[in-house]
Amino acid sequence: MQLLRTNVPSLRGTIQVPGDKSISHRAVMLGAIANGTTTIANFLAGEDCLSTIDCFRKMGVAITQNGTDVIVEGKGIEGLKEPTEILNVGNSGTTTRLLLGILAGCSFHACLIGDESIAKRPMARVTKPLAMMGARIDGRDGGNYTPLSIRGGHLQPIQYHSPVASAQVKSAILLAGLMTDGTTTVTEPVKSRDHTERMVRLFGGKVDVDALTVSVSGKQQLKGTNVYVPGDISSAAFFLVAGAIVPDSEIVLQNVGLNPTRTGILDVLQQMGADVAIENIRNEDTEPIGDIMIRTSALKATEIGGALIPRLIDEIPIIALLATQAEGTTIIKDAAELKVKETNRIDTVVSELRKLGAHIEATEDGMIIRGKTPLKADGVTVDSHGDHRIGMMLAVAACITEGTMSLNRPEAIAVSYPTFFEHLQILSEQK
Ligand code: SPQ
Repeated sequence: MQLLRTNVPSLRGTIQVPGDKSISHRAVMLGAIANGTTTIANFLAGEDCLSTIDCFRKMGVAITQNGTDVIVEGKGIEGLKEPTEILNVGNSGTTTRLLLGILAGCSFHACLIGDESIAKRPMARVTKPLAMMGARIDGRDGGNYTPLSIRGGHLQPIQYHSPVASAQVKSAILLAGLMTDGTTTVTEPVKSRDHTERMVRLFGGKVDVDALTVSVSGKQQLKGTNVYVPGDISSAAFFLVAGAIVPDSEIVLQNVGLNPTRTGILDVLQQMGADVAIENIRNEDTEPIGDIMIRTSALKATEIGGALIPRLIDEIPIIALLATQAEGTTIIKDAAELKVKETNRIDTVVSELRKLGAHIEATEDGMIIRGKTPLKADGVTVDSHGDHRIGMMLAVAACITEGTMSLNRPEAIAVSYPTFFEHLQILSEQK
Protein backbone atom coordinates (compact mmCIF):
# COMPACT_ATOMS: atom_id res chain seq x y z
CA MET A 1 0.00 0.00 0.00
CA GLN A 2 1.36 3.45 -0.88
CA LEU A 3 0.16 6.90 0.21
CA LEU A 4 -0.35 9.01 -2.94
CA ARG A 5 0.43 12.73 -3.26
CA THR A 6 -2.85 14.57 -3.60
CA ASN A 7 -3.72 18.14 -4.56
CA VAL A 8 -0.41 18.77 -6.35
CA PRO A 9 -0.04 22.54 -7.09
CA SER A 10 1.82 22.10 -10.41
CA LEU A 11 3.96 19.73 -12.49
CA ARG A 12 6.85 21.36 -14.32
CA GLY A 13 10.03 20.20 -16.06
CA THR A 14 11.52 17.88 -18.65
CA ILE A 15 11.74 14.10 -18.47
CA GLN A 16 12.51 11.15 -20.73
CA VAL A 17 10.06 8.30 -20.32
CA PRO A 18 11.56 4.77 -20.52
CA GLY A 19 11.87 2.81 -23.75
CA ASP A 20 8.84 1.48 -25.59
CA LYS A 21 7.59 -1.84 -24.22
CA SER A 22 6.28 -3.22 -27.53
CA ILE A 23 9.51 -2.37 -29.35
CA SER A 24 11.75 -3.69 -26.54
CA HIS A 25 10.04 -7.10 -26.63
CA ARG A 26 10.33 -7.32 -30.41
CA ALA A 27 14.00 -6.26 -30.44
CA VAL A 28 14.90 -9.17 -28.12
CA MET A 29 12.77 -11.67 -30.01
CA LEU A 30 14.00 -10.76 -33.49
CA GLY A 31 17.55 -10.44 -32.15
CA ALA A 32 17.27 -14.02 -30.83
CA ILE A 33 16.14 -15.51 -34.17
CA ALA A 34 18.47 -13.38 -36.31
CA ASN A 35 22.01 -14.40 -37.24
CA GLY A 36 24.72 -12.49 -35.37
CA THR A 37 24.78 -9.84 -32.68
CA THR A 38 22.02 -7.32 -31.95
CA THR A 39 22.60 -4.36 -29.65
CA ILE A 40 19.61 -2.66 -28.11
CA ALA A 41 19.86 0.84 -26.61
CA ASN A 42 17.23 2.44 -24.36
CA PHE A 43 15.67 -0.98 -23.72
CA LEU A 44 12.78 -0.97 -21.25
CA ALA A 45 14.13 -2.79 -18.20
CA GLY A 46 10.58 -3.30 -16.88
CA GLU A 47 9.34 -6.65 -15.63
CA ASP A 48 7.47 -7.58 -18.83
CA CYS A 49 10.49 -7.19 -21.10
CA LEU A 50 12.73 -8.91 -18.55
CA SER A 51 10.35 -11.90 -18.78
CA THR A 52 10.99 -11.98 -22.54
CA ILE A 53 14.77 -11.99 -21.97
CA ASP A 54 14.41 -14.77 -19.41
CA CYS A 55 12.37 -16.98 -21.80
CA PHE A 56 14.96 -16.67 -24.60
CA ARG A 57 17.86 -17.35 -22.23
CA LYS A 58 16.08 -20.59 -21.32
CA MET A 59 16.21 -21.49 -25.02
CA GLY A 60 19.98 -21.09 -25.19
CA VAL A 61 20.27 -17.48 -26.37
CA ALA A 62 23.10 -15.49 -24.73
CA ILE A 63 21.69 -12.13 -23.68
CA THR A 64 23.60 -9.54 -21.65
CA GLN A 65 21.49 -6.86 -20.00
CA ASN A 66 23.06 -3.91 -18.30
CA GLY A 67 20.28 -1.48 -17.40
CA THR A 68 18.90 -0.16 -20.68
CA ASP A 69 21.72 -1.68 -22.80
CA VAL A 70 21.15 -5.17 -24.10
CA ILE A 71 23.23 -7.42 -26.33
CA VAL A 72 21.59 -10.46 -27.93
CA GLU A 73 23.73 -13.15 -29.58
CA GLY A 74 21.31 -14.34 -32.24
CA LYS A 75 21.07 -18.05 -33.01
CA GLY A 76 19.35 -17.86 -36.39
CA ILE A 77 15.80 -18.83 -37.15
CA GLU A 78 16.40 -22.53 -36.44
CA GLY A 79 18.90 -22.12 -33.62
CA LEU A 80 16.71 -22.01 -30.50
CA LYS A 81 17.12 -24.96 -28.10
CA GLU A 82 14.39 -27.00 -26.42
CA PRO A 83 14.02 -25.47 -22.93
CA THR A 84 14.56 -27.77 -19.98
CA GLU A 85 12.52 -25.46 -17.76
CA ILE A 86 9.05 -23.94 -17.99
CA LEU A 87 9.04 -20.55 -19.74
CA ASN A 88 7.58 -17.96 -17.36
CA VAL A 89 5.94 -15.01 -19.15
CA GLY A 90 5.06 -13.21 -15.90
CA ASN A 91 2.36 -10.58 -16.51
CA SER A 92 3.13 -10.08 -20.20
CA GLY A 93 0.54 -10.76 -22.89
CA THR A 94 2.99 -9.65 -25.58
CA THR A 95 5.60 -12.18 -24.42
CA THR A 96 3.03 -14.98 -24.35
CA ARG A 97 1.48 -14.39 -27.75
CA LEU A 98 4.58 -13.45 -29.77
CA LEU A 99 6.61 -16.22 -28.18
CA LEU A 100 3.91 -18.76 -29.16
CA GLY A 101 4.33 -17.52 -32.75
CA ILE A 102 8.08 -18.22 -32.64
CA LEU A 103 7.70 -21.54 -30.80
CA ALA A 104 5.16 -22.68 -33.40
CA GLY A 105 8.03 -22.78 -35.87
CA CYS A 106 10.46 -24.68 -33.60
CA SER A 107 10.68 -28.49 -33.75
CA PHE A 108 10.64 -28.98 -29.99
CA HIS A 109 8.40 -28.95 -26.96
CA ALA A 110 7.93 -26.00 -24.57
CA CYS A 111 5.61 -25.11 -21.67
CA LEU A 112 4.45 -21.58 -20.89
CA ILE A 113 3.14 -20.27 -17.61
CA GLY A 114 2.40 -16.77 -16.32
CA ASP A 115 0.87 -14.94 -13.36
CA GLU A 116 -2.76 -14.85 -12.17
CA SER A 117 -3.70 -12.17 -14.70
CA ILE A 118 -2.14 -13.99 -17.67
CA ALA A 119 -4.08 -17.11 -16.67
CA LYS A 120 -7.30 -15.19 -17.41
CA ARG A 121 -6.29 -13.75 -20.80
CA PRO A 122 -7.58 -15.50 -23.93
CA MET A 123 -4.89 -17.20 -25.99
CA ALA A 124 -7.14 -19.02 -28.51
CA ARG A 125 -6.86 -15.90 -30.67
CA VAL A 126 -3.27 -17.03 -31.39
CA THR A 127 -3.30 -20.75 -30.59
CA LYS A 128 -6.12 -21.40 -33.15
CA PRO A 129 -4.40 -19.85 -36.18
CA LEU A 130 -1.04 -21.32 -35.09
CA ALA A 131 -2.69 -24.76 -34.88
CA MET A 132 -4.08 -24.17 -38.40
CA MET A 133 -0.46 -23.70 -39.48
CA GLY A 134 0.48 -27.04 -37.94
CA ALA A 135 1.61 -26.32 -34.36
CA ARG A 136 0.39 -28.71 -31.66
CA ILE A 137 -0.79 -26.65 -28.71
CA ASP A 138 -2.68 -27.67 -25.62
CA GLY A 139 -3.70 -25.93 -22.44
CA ARG A 140 -6.69 -25.20 -20.24
CA ASP A 141 -9.98 -24.84 -22.12
CA GLY A 142 -8.57 -26.46 -25.26
CA GLY A 143 -5.52 -24.21 -25.46
CA ASN A 144 -7.23 -20.93 -24.57
CA TYR A 145 -5.53 -20.34 -21.21
CA THR A 146 -2.13 -20.87 -19.59
CA PRO A 147 -0.44 -23.12 -18.65
CA LEU A 148 0.10 -23.97 -22.31
CA SER A 149 2.28 -26.57 -23.95
CA ILE A 150 3.42 -26.33 -27.54
CA ARG A 151 5.27 -28.57 -29.97
CA GLY A 152 6.05 -26.74 -33.18
CA GLY A 153 7.78 -27.31 -36.50
CA HIS A 154 6.80 -28.13 -40.12
CA LEU A 155 4.47 -25.17 -40.44
CA GLN A 156 2.29 -24.38 -43.44
CA PRO A 157 1.73 -20.75 -44.46
CA ILE A 158 -1.83 -19.40 -44.04
CA GLN A 159 -3.97 -16.53 -45.23
CA TYR A 160 -5.62 -15.42 -42.03
CA HIS A 161 -8.47 -12.93 -41.49
CA SER A 162 -8.23 -11.88 -37.87
CA PRO A 163 -11.57 -11.15 -36.18
CA VAL A 164 -9.84 -8.61 -33.88
CA ALA A 165 -7.53 -5.67 -34.51
CA SER A 166 -4.62 -7.01 -32.46
CA ALA A 167 -0.91 -6.49 -33.03
CA GLN A 168 -0.22 -9.54 -30.87
CA VAL A 169 -2.34 -11.80 -33.10
CA LYS A 170 -0.87 -10.29 -36.27
CA SER A 171 2.70 -10.54 -34.95
CA ALA A 172 2.38 -14.14 -33.70
CA ILE A 173 1.22 -15.28 -37.13
CA LEU A 174 3.84 -13.23 -39.00
CA LEU A 175 6.63 -14.60 -36.78
CA ALA A 176 5.38 -18.15 -37.40
CA GLY A 177 5.13 -17.25 -41.10
CA LEU A 178 8.86 -16.54 -41.14
CA MET A 179 9.38 -20.24 -40.40
CA THR A 180 7.25 -21.66 -43.25
CA ASP A 181 8.11 -22.40 -46.88
CA GLY A 182 5.58 -20.03 -48.41
CA THR A 183 3.85 -16.66 -47.99
CA THR A 184 1.73 -15.98 -44.92
CA THR A 185 -0.76 -13.11 -44.87
CA VAL A 186 -2.76 -11.56 -42.07
CA THR A 187 -5.71 -9.24 -42.69
CA GLU A 188 -7.07 -7.17 -39.81
CA PRO A 189 -10.44 -5.42 -39.45
CA VAL A 190 -8.64 -2.19 -38.42
CA LYS A 191 -4.92 -1.46 -38.50
CA SER A 192 -3.08 -2.28 -35.25
CA ARG A 193 0.42 -1.19 -34.20
CA ASP A 194 3.02 -2.11 -36.84
CA HIS A 195 6.24 -2.45 -34.81
CA THR A 196 6.79 -6.07 -35.90
CA GLU A 197 6.58 -5.14 -39.58
CA ARG A 198 9.01 -2.25 -39.12
CA MET A 199 11.41 -4.32 -37.08
CA VAL A 200 11.52 -7.29 -39.47
CA ARG A 201 12.62 -4.76 -42.12
CA LEU A 202 15.26 -3.32 -39.77
CA PHE A 203 16.67 -6.85 -39.43
CA GLY A 204 16.95 -7.08 -43.23
CA GLY A 205 13.70 -9.02 -43.82
CA LYS A 206 10.93 -8.25 -46.28
CA VAL A 207 7.33 -7.51 -45.27
CA ASP A 208 4.65 -6.32 -47.69
CA VAL A 209 1.80 -4.16 -46.51
CA ASP A 210 -1.30 -3.55 -48.60
CA ALA A 211 -3.90 -1.57 -46.65
CA LEU A 212 -5.05 -3.97 -43.87
CA THR A 213 -3.15 -7.00 -45.19
CA VAL A 214 0.42 -7.81 -44.20
CA SER A 215 2.48 -10.59 -45.87
CA VAL A 216 5.80 -12.27 -45.10
CA SER A 217 7.55 -15.03 -46.94
CA GLY A 218 9.18 -17.86 -45.04
CA LYS A 219 12.79 -18.89 -44.55
CA GLN A 220 14.10 -15.34 -44.71
CA GLN A 221 17.45 -14.90 -43.02
CA LEU A 222 17.39 -12.02 -40.54
CA LYS A 223 20.64 -10.25 -39.68
CA GLY A 224 21.54 -8.93 -36.22
CA THR A 225 21.49 -5.13 -36.05
CA ASN A 226 21.51 -2.08 -33.76
CA VAL A 227 18.14 -1.03 -32.36
CA TYR A 228 17.42 2.27 -30.60
CA VAL A 229 14.16 2.01 -28.66
CA PRO A 230 12.18 5.29 -28.59
CA GLY A 231 10.45 6.43 -25.39
CA ASP A 232 7.09 4.73 -24.84
CA ILE A 233 4.16 6.95 -25.83
CA SER A 234 1.92 4.75 -23.65
CA SER A 235 4.07 5.75 -20.63
CA ALA A 236 4.28 9.38 -21.81
CA ALA A 237 0.46 9.43 -21.90
CA PHE A 238 0.30 9.54 -18.08
CA PHE A 239 2.35 12.75 -17.97
CA LEU A 240 0.59 14.20 -21.02
CA VAL A 241 -2.70 13.92 -19.18
CA ALA A 242 -1.14 15.07 -15.89
CA GLY A 243 0.26 18.15 -17.68
CA ALA A 244 -3.17 18.94 -19.13
CA ILE A 245 -5.19 18.60 -15.89
CA VAL A 246 -2.88 19.56 -12.98
CA PRO A 247 -3.03 23.37 -12.49
CA ASP A 248 -0.16 25.58 -13.63
CA SER A 249 1.76 22.76 -15.36
CA GLU A 250 4.20 22.66 -18.24
CA ILE A 251 5.92 19.36 -19.07
CA VAL A 252 8.31 18.44 -21.87
CA LEU A 253 8.67 14.74 -22.71
CA GLN A 254 11.78 14.07 -24.80
CA ASN A 255 12.46 11.21 -27.27
CA VAL A 256 8.92 9.84 -27.41
CA GLY A 257 8.01 7.30 -30.11
CA LEU A 258 5.56 8.83 -32.59
CA ASN A 259 4.67 5.79 -34.70
CA PRO A 260 1.29 6.81 -36.24
CA THR A 261 -0.27 3.49 -35.13
CA ARG A 262 0.30 4.62 -31.51
CA THR A 263 -0.41 8.37 -31.48
CA GLY A 264 -4.19 8.32 -30.94
CA ILE A 265 -3.65 9.96 -27.53
CA LEU A 266 -2.24 13.07 -29.24
CA ASP A 267 -5.30 13.25 -31.54
CA VAL A 268 -7.59 13.01 -28.52
CA LEU A 269 -5.71 15.68 -26.56
CA GLN A 270 -5.98 18.01 -29.57
CA GLN A 271 -9.70 17.17 -30.07
CA MET A 272 -10.32 18.04 -26.42
CA GLY A 273 -8.56 21.41 -26.72
CA ALA A 274 -5.33 20.61 -24.83
CA ASP A 275 -2.33 22.88 -25.29
CA VAL A 276 0.05 20.31 -26.80
CA ALA A 277 2.92 20.73 -29.27
CA ILE A 278 5.20 18.22 -31.00
CA GLU A 279 8.72 19.29 -31.86
CA ASN A 280 11.96 17.99 -33.27
CA ILE A 281 10.54 15.01 -35.20
CA ARG A 282 13.30 12.68 -36.41
CA ASN A 283 14.10 9.07 -37.42
CA GLU A 284 11.03 8.91 -39.63
CA ASP A 285 12.03 5.93 -41.76
CA THR A 286 12.22 3.40 -38.88
CA GLU A 287 10.30 4.42 -35.76
CA PRO A 288 9.63 8.19 -35.67
CA ILE A 289 10.63 10.05 -32.49
CA GLY A 290 9.91 13.57 -31.21
CA ASP A 291 9.57 15.79 -28.16
CA ILE A 292 6.13 16.65 -26.79
CA MET A 293 5.26 19.74 -24.75
CA ILE A 294 2.00 20.02 -22.81
CA ARG A 295 0.49 22.79 -20.65
CA THR A 296 -2.58 23.00 -18.42
CA SER A 297 -5.67 23.92 -20.40
CA ALA A 298 -9.47 24.03 -20.42
CA LEU A 299 -10.80 20.81 -21.94
CA LYS A 300 -13.98 19.83 -23.76
CA ALA A 301 -15.58 16.39 -24.07
CA THR A 302 -15.19 14.23 -27.16
CA GLU A 303 -16.24 10.95 -28.78
CA ILE A 304 -13.68 8.17 -29.28
CA GLY A 305 -14.31 5.05 -31.37
CA GLY A 306 -13.72 3.20 -34.66
CA ALA A 307 -10.25 3.12 -36.20
CA LEU A 308 -8.91 5.40 -33.47
CA ILE A 309 -9.31 2.69 -30.80
CA PRO A 310 -6.30 0.44 -31.67
CA ARG A 311 -4.18 3.62 -31.87
CA LEU A 312 -4.85 4.38 -28.18
CA ILE A 313 -6.16 1.14 -26.66
CA ASP A 314 -3.67 1.17 -23.75
CA GLU A 315 -4.29 4.88 -23.08
CA ILE A 316 -8.03 4.51 -22.42
CA PRO A 317 -7.66 4.33 -18.61
CA ILE A 318 -5.80 7.65 -18.51
CA ILE A 319 -8.11 9.17 -21.17
CA ALA A 320 -11.05 8.30 -18.89
CA LEU A 321 -9.42 10.39 -16.16
CA LEU A 322 -8.82 13.22 -18.66
CA ALA A 323 -12.51 13.13 -19.58
CA THR A 324 -13.55 13.65 -15.94
CA GLN A 325 -11.88 17.08 -16.23
CA ALA A 326 -13.49 18.05 -19.57
CA GLU A 327 -16.76 20.00 -19.92
CA GLY A 328 -19.51 17.77 -21.31
CA THR A 329 -20.05 14.08 -21.97
CA THR A 330 -17.23 11.94 -23.39
CA ILE A 331 -18.21 8.67 -25.04
CA ILE A 332 -15.68 5.86 -25.56
CA LYS A 333 -17.01 3.03 -27.75
CA ASP A 334 -15.79 0.09 -29.91
CA ALA A 335 -13.32 -0.77 -27.16
CA ALA A 336 -14.54 -4.19 -25.94
CA GLU A 337 -10.89 -5.37 -26.17
CA LEU A 338 -10.38 -3.51 -22.87
CA LYS A 339 -12.09 -6.44 -21.14
CA VAL A 340 -9.22 -8.83 -21.97
CA LYS A 341 -6.23 -6.76 -20.87
CA GLU A 342 -4.27 -7.19 -17.58
CA THR A 343 -7.67 -6.53 -15.94
CA ASN A 344 -11.09 -5.88 -17.39
CA ARG A 345 -10.16 -2.22 -17.86
CA ILE A 346 -13.78 -1.09 -18.33
CA ASP A 347 -14.67 -2.40 -14.87
CA THR A 348 -11.48 -1.38 -13.08
CA VAL A 349 -11.43 2.19 -14.49
CA VAL A 350 -15.10 2.74 -13.67
CA SER A 351 -15.01 1.27 -10.16
CA GLU A 352 -11.80 3.07 -9.13
CA LEU A 353 -12.68 6.51 -10.55
CA ARG A 354 -16.12 6.32 -8.91
CA LYS A 355 -14.38 6.04 -5.52
CA LEU A 356 -13.10 9.60 -6.18
CA GLY A 357 -16.55 10.95 -7.15
CA ALA A 358 -16.21 10.76 -10.96
CA HIS A 359 -19.41 10.50 -13.02
CA ILE A 360 -18.53 7.51 -15.13
CA GLU A 361 -20.50 4.50 -16.30
CA ALA A 362 -19.53 1.31 -18.06
CA THR A 363 -21.07 0.29 -21.38
CA GLU A 364 -20.71 -2.99 -23.30
CA ASP A 365 -17.80 -1.67 -25.36
CA GLY A 366 -16.50 1.35 -23.48
CA MET A 367 -17.61 4.02 -21.05
CA ILE A 368 -19.47 7.31 -20.71
CA ILE A 369 -17.92 10.07 -18.62
CA ARG A 370 -19.60 13.32 -17.58
CA GLY A 371 -17.39 16.27 -16.61
CA LYS A 372 -16.08 18.43 -15.31
CA THR A 373 -16.02 16.86 -11.83
CA PRO A 374 -13.75 17.84 -8.92
CA LEU A 375 -12.27 14.63 -7.47
CA LYS A 376 -12.34 14.07 -3.70
CA ALA A 377 -11.00 11.42 -1.35
CA ASP A 378 -11.38 11.06 2.36
CA GLY A 379 -8.80 8.44 3.26
CA VAL A 380 -9.94 6.31 0.32
CA THR A 381 -7.92 3.26 -0.77
CA VAL A 382 -7.86 2.81 -4.52
CA ASP A 383 -6.51 -0.37 -6.14
CA SER A 384 -4.37 -1.06 -9.20
CA HIS A 385 -5.91 -4.57 -9.25
CA GLY A 386 -2.38 -5.65 -10.29
CA ASP A 387 -2.68 -3.65 -13.55
CA HIS A 388 0.17 -1.18 -14.20
CA ARG A 389 -1.95 1.20 -16.28
CA ILE A 390 -4.70 1.37 -13.65
CA GLY A 391 -2.07 2.06 -10.94
CA MET A 392 -0.49 4.95 -12.88
CA MET A 393 -3.87 6.42 -13.83
CA LEU A 394 -4.82 6.50 -10.14
CA ALA A 395 -1.52 8.14 -9.13
CA VAL A 396 -2.19 10.89 -11.70
CA ALA A 397 -5.80 11.17 -10.47
CA ALA A 398 -4.44 11.72 -6.95
CA CYS A 399 -2.57 14.83 -8.19
CA ILE A 400 -5.92 16.60 -8.78
CA THR A 401 -7.78 15.07 -5.82
CA GLU A 402 -8.66 16.96 -2.61
CA GLY A 403 -8.06 14.90 0.52
CA THR A 404 -5.99 11.80 1.21
CA MET A 405 -5.78 8.50 -0.63
CA SER A 406 -3.63 5.37 -0.83
CA LEU A 407 -2.91 2.94 -3.65
CA ASN A 408 -3.13 -0.80 -3.11
CA ARG A 409 -0.73 -2.98 -5.17
CA PRO A 410 1.46 -0.08 -6.48
CA GLU A 411 4.19 -2.60 -7.42
CA ALA A 412 2.25 -3.48 -10.60
CA ILE A 413 3.59 -0.24 -12.14
CA ALA A 414 7.08 -1.78 -12.52
CA VAL A 415 5.77 -3.88 -15.41
CA SER A 416 6.13 -0.96 -17.84
CA TYR A 417 7.40 2.12 -15.94
CA PRO A 418 9.73 1.28 -13.03
CA THR A 419 10.73 4.97 -12.54
CA PHE A 420 7.18 6.37 -12.67
CA PHE A 421 7.04 7.66 -9.06
CA GLU A 422 10.56 9.15 -9.35
CA HIS A 423 9.48 11.08 -12.46
CA LEU A 424 6.31 12.30 -10.76
CA GLN A 425 8.44 13.50 -7.84
CA ILE A 426 10.91 15.35 -10.13
CA LEU A 427 8.08 17.15 -11.94
CA SER A 428 6.32 18.15 -8.73
CA GLU A 429 9.51 19.63 -7.19
CA GLN A 430 10.30 22.12 -9.99
CA LYS A 431 8.93 25.65 -9.80
O1 SPQ B 1 1.75 -7.19 -23.20
P1 SPQ B 1 0.39 -6.90 -22.65
O2 SPQ B 1 0.26 -7.43 -21.27
O3 SPQ B 1 -0.72 -7.38 -23.55
O4 SPQ B 1 0.29 -5.30 -22.55
C1 SPQ B 1 -0.63 -4.29 -23.00
C2 SPQ B 1 -0.39 -3.05 -22.05
O5 SPQ B 1 -1.31 -2.38 -21.60
O6 SPQ B 1 0.78 -2.78 -21.83
C3 SPQ B 1 -2.10 -4.71 -23.01
F1 SPQ B 1 -2.59 -5.00 -21.89
O7 SPQ B 1 -0.27 -3.81 -24.31
C4 SPQ B 1 -0.48 -4.51 -25.53
C5 SPQ B 1 -1.49 -3.77 -26.39
O8 SPQ B 1 -2.72 -3.62 -25.76
C6 SPQ B 1 0.86 -4.57 -26.24
C7 SPQ B 1 0.76 -4.90 -27.68
C8 SPQ B 1 1.97 -5.29 -28.43
O9 SPQ B 1 3.10 -4.99 -28.00
O10 SPQ B 1 1.80 -5.89 -29.52
C9 SPQ B 1 -0.43 -4.80 -28.39
C10 SPQ B 1 -1.71 -4.47 -27.74
O11 SPQ B 1 -2.44 -5.67 -27.52
P2 SPQ B 1 -3.34 -6.32 -28.66
O12 SPQ B 1 -4.04 -7.47 -27.99
O13 SPQ B 1 -4.29 -5.25 -29.10
O14 SPQ B 1 -2.47 -6.77 -29.74
